Amino acid sequence: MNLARSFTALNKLLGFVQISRTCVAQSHSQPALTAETYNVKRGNYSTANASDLDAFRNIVGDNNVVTEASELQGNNVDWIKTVRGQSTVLLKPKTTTEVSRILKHCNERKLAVCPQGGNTGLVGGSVPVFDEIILSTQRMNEVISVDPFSGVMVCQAGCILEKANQDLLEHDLIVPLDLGAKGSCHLGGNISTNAGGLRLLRYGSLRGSVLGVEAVLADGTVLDCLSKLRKDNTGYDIKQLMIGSEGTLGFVTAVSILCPQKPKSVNVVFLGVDKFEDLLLLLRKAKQDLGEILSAVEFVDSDCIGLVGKHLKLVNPIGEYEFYMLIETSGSNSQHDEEKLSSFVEDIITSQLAKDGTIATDFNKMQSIWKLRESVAEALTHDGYTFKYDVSLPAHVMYDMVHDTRKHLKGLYNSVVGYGHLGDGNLHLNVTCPEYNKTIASAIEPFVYEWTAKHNGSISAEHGLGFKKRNYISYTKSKESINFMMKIKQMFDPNMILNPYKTLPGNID
Ligand code: FAD
Ligand code: 2HG
Ligand code: ZN
Repeated sequence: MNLARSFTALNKLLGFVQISRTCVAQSHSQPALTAETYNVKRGNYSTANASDLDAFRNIVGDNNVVTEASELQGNNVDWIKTVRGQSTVLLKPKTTTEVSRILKHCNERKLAVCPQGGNTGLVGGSVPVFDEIILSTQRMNEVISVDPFSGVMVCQAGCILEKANQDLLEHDLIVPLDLGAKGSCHLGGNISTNAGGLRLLRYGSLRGSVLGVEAVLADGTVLDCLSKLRKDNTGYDIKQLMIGSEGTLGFVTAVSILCPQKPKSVNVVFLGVDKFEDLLLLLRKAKQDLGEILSAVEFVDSDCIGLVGKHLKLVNPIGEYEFYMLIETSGSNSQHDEEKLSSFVEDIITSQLAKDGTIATDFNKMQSIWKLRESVAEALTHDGYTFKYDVSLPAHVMYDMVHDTRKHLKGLYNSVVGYGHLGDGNLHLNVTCPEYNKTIASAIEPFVYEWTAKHNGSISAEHGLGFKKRNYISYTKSKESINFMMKIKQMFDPNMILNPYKTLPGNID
């Protein structure tokens, strides 16, 4: 039993564990064009011409209209290098008024637009399919206000999550969202995907903490729902439609978020566990014993630990087990938190629910444990072409999906791994193969979607549908709700210029 304890320097803890990771450039070559791989038909849109470019230059200035192919390469390819678009125009507005003028022009000319934040999305939603104009929030990165009393931060949509969190620490506040892509993703992108992340267990969904959204509709109308109020029951809550709509209903330009206090005391426990059923018992016990200080419960399987070791040289601080569990507590009184945690750890080791473990209370050690968990997505990119599935499932069947996928694929893969947000019932099933091919693709899909639907799950827990999953929406949503979504789309964006080929099924043209 290697229960390394280091209850030191608690006063130095910075609240949230900050793992800066610039999103990696993957080593394998450019993916094939999305339109060809998936045989997509281009919608009936215009093509940007010289006078459109003049109009855009007039709105955002010459330097912020990018047409050079080499400069556009990164914006045309997704983070996991699985889809590639053909855009020839990238626009970088600075203000809401500029966004409004751009969209008005595009709508009148019927030019399709692909909103883009940090381009860390994992479902192909953030890159164009054909020649959609890429509208980026890159320059919209001003924090507008922070009220330390109410905890409300108002900022432009292009603020990078990690940077916003750093700015908030000055006020003893944190962003109520944390995820592995924090060094690159934008708050506007987080809201547009309704990102879940590592601390949803504690701070809830963005649907609760986002108090207001300012968005520009397809015709250039500025929809000002930038409330800073905690309570506001006047009519329909339109901002909720912007949250999670993946750039298909409007372009988010600013957000207002209720931010919690920076916790004074943070601890992390990393445990080795033999069986998935024991992870579930541990989750229940953690909720019972750690109660209000519990802030994250994550798990990875042994293959994930193998991959982060092999591809990123990260070192597992404990022995080898089938599963690993990361439990984080965040509270306001270190002595109280440590006592609770010690007693919890003593119980689970004595009862053999956990076979081994390490507790981290100093910042560097916590950081290295979090890195093991947060780097799985990156390690997978080095393991081959990655098929990603992000499902919500009843906890008791969650890992059966990984076993069944392995059996079903009969060795067609490099790796099939399972990991994710155990505390939220959210599994990340990933399959890597030497390269994309249609035989492997059709062996995996719709198998995984049928499996999810059969077990009453959701085919997208937190990443959204984007391009890759839009045609599988019916596994999770009824025909009536999909029809209603189509009507909402029609109302917000009658010319269908905003992020075509995404979220809703079929070619919307
Ligand atoms: P982008 O990728 O640029 O865009 C995502 C979608 O939002 C696209 O459809 C795009 O068109 C739209 N969009 C972007 N900006 C706007 C805007 N201003 N207005 C309208 N639409 C817009 N997700 C989770 O939920 N939980 C995680 O734990 C998690 N971890 C991740 C870890 C890594 C290493 C990576 C690479 C990704 C992870 N993700 C996770 C995926 C995730 O969706 C994002 O990282 C993040 O929310 C996307 O933000 P972004 O700024 O990169 O948006
Ligand atoms: C995470 O939780 C992200 O690390 C990425 O949501 C999940 O790579 C994935 O499948
Ligand atoms: Zn996740």
